[in-house]
Amino acid sequence: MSPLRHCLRSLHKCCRLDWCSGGRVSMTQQCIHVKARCPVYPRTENTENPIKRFEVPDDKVPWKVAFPKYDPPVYTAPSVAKQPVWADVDVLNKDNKNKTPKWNSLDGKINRKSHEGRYEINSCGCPKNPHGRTGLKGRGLLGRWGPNHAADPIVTRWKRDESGKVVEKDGKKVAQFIAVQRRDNNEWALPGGMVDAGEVITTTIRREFGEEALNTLQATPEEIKQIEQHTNELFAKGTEIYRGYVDDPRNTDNAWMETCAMNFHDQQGDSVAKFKFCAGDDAVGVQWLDLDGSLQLYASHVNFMMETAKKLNASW
Ligand code: RP5
Repeated sequence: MSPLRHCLRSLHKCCRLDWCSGGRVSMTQQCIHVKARCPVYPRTENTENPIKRFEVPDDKVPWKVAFPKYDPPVYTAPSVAKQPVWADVDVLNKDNKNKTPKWNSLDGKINRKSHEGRYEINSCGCPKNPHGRTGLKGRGLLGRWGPNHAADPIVTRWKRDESGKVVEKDGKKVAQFIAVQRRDNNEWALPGGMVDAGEVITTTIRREFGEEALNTLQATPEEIKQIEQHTNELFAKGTEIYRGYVDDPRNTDNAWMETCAMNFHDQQGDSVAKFKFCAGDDAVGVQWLDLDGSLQLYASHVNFMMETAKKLNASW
């Protein structure tokens, strides 16, 4: 094994420990992205033109490591290129020279600041992924160049048996969280979503949880009132679990996902623990899942769950 590879392996190991032992994880501590280098770009797999990423070996992910052969394709999904309200102009198009977004700042209502500090702009005038090469240029399915901000609610309760007693494993209480099955790829995930321009994170969290896990888009006004009564208390106080880059398969060299994940714990099991959940909007399934080291979740959500288990002193 080359010394660099060995070093990256050790870094990876030490990052896993950091996820277990620390609070907020800094950019340098975080593991190198893996899902952001998936060989075929999401939602192009079964099309006539699958978009294949340029292969980036682990040791070539950091920009500072020379990779002269690096020649990734450019891809921006047609839905993004059409420029709906949630997408930016094509900064690579010379006609848009005067419309360059205000990088690294609040650009009108659009937050172009990264949770991880200043990002660089490359010689073509595009933001550079702070976590390194992904094998693809352009924006892919992401609307914004640079950071695309999301928020993730981690709603938890203690697992109980039929008698109501909290279940334990290896001497620790078992916690459960609400997971949704994503419509785009069937993977289980946190019921998160994109932060709308000008929106505060807590509003996104409540909205997305309602739409994806409680199907509020289909609810009657009376049902919505009831849901709000129950969720107001729960969402009044949350604990921040993570804020930063997400290893999302949609990321590119010039556009990436970032999130703020917050935990809302129903300690007594008498509030959200008793809700009737129903998948809606971008979700096709919803269920309580045990917090457990064998979980497989979308993007880097499993890391957030590991941190949540630690914060709750729950079994993992
Ligand atoms: C992930 O994508 C975030 O952590 C969040 O869960 C999700 C937001 O994107 P959509 O679910 O709106 O596609 O990176």
